[in-house]
Amino acid sequence: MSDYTPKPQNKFTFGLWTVGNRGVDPFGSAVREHKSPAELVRLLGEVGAYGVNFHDNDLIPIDATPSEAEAIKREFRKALSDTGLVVPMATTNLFSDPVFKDGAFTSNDSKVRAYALQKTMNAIDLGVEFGAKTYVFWGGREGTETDSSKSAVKSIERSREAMNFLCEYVIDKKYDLKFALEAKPNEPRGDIYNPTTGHMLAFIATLDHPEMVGVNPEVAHEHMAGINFMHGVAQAWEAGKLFHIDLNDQYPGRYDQDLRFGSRDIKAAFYLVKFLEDVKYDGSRHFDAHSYRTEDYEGVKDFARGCMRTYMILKEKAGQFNADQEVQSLLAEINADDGSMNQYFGKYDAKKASGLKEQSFDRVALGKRGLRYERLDQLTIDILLGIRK
Ligand code: DIG
Ligand code: MN
Ligand code: MN
Repeated sequence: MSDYTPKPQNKFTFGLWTVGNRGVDPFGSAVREHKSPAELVRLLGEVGAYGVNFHDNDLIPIDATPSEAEAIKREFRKALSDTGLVVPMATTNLFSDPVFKDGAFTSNDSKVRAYALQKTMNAIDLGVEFGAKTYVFWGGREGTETDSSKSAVKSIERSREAMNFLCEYVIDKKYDLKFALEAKPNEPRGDIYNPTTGHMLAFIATLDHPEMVGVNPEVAHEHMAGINFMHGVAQAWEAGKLFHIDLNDQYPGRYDQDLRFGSRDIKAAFYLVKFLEDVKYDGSRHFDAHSYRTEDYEGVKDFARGCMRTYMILKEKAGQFNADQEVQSLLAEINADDGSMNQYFGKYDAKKASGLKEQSFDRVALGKRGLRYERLDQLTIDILLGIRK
């Protein structure tokens, strides 16, 4: 029997807002009592997590007095020390308070935009104070219900100005901190700017300090946009921009469900885990998810354990796939190459172009070739269903 006990080297992390989610939804109030940040850290320590992340106001309520804030930080710091958990990532809540009802950095109100910058600088200080090295930006309210309200171009310009300002703040403070931008196509706004990881990659390229900024793709958010999550993650990785990742699951065409990792689309979760492990991704495996509303805190622990357990089972399945003789021989057959076309690939030159133009191809024969993908995919299913040893 394999050992699926989470270990620090797995780098499994959860946000305070995930295991601290009290089950409020648009049609019902809280079903679970409030737990303090320190209590949530101890819960995560009990289930075997490596780290905990927070929005500023997950830790320090927006209306806390300085002495209340110090007391909360003291308890939180003690819980971290008692459990050994670390804080790899922090972020700002720029979406809950009514002040942000029309966005933060893209609000039409310049005082709100200025307040959002101030709040974010303070939240960055707080994250750095607890050791965060990655800072996530999720622009949950940066969007519209009616596009009569603001210019999409001006909103991009305002987003860029805020990112450039905050990158300069981090440079000025000499913080060892990178930014990770998280996309989502909609909810809570009718439409959210920079809706997918691909849009974020394009946006990052326009910044003054693009080297400081990467992405934090989330499974549910890309699935909401109907996108193959692993493909987006691979593109971010290939661009050197996979700075963080939010793992969960999602039924297509639904609101953001933030389900337990691997609980809905196990095949997509398998390809994601296989990708992360194949490329030896060394960042946090962050579960931005929450338990069903039906659960008490024992159920919340089941949820957290399930996220980590499924990840480790799929990691084992990925190893099995990579070691499977028939799978590997099929892949070798599919990718067999006599090398005769290599002369035409790579950097262009006129000799290659003229040689390629003279090359004759048996298009019909090429089109007739069977690729054995059905067998390959069935082997994948057999491995996932555990009937292939
Ligand atoms: C939602 O998916 C967002 C917020 O929970 C948070 O700002 C970010 C951090 O992972 N994900
Ligand atoms: Mn989400
Ligand atoms: Mn997220």
